[in-house]
Amino acid sequence: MAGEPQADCLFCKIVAGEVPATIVRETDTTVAFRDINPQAPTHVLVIPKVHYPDAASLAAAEPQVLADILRESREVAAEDKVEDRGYRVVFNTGAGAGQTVFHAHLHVLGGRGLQWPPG
Ligand code: IU
Repeated sequence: MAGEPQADCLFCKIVAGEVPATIVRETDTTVAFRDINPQAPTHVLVIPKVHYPDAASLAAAEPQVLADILRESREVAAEDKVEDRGYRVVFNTGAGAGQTVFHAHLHVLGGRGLQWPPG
């Protein structure tokens, strides 16, 4: 069923507490944890507890959870004190855009200067 945990999904396992992660925030609908391979001093992933393969399918099915994720990204940036310098939020959507884990996740990147356009 749409949104149900997937047995082979790493991020569903993090949500379930079956795989360890450095969790920085949790709400009824989201979990935020530090990326295992950080690309900036602050690199946190904010994910929905429900399983959707990418942000587009989450937006279509449960847009309020997408709003929860964005609200949480702001809290992460505030707690890591990266707001003043600026930070970036990114949903890689599809393999061609660099998505490698197919459970929707928002990257929150900050703590250093960020170039535009990204590679
Ligand atoms: P992407 O947008 O799908 O490429 O991002 C996946 C991210 O998940 C990537 O930055 C990985 O470093 C990160 N990650 C993680 O934090 N923990 C893991 O066990 C695995 C990937 I696998």
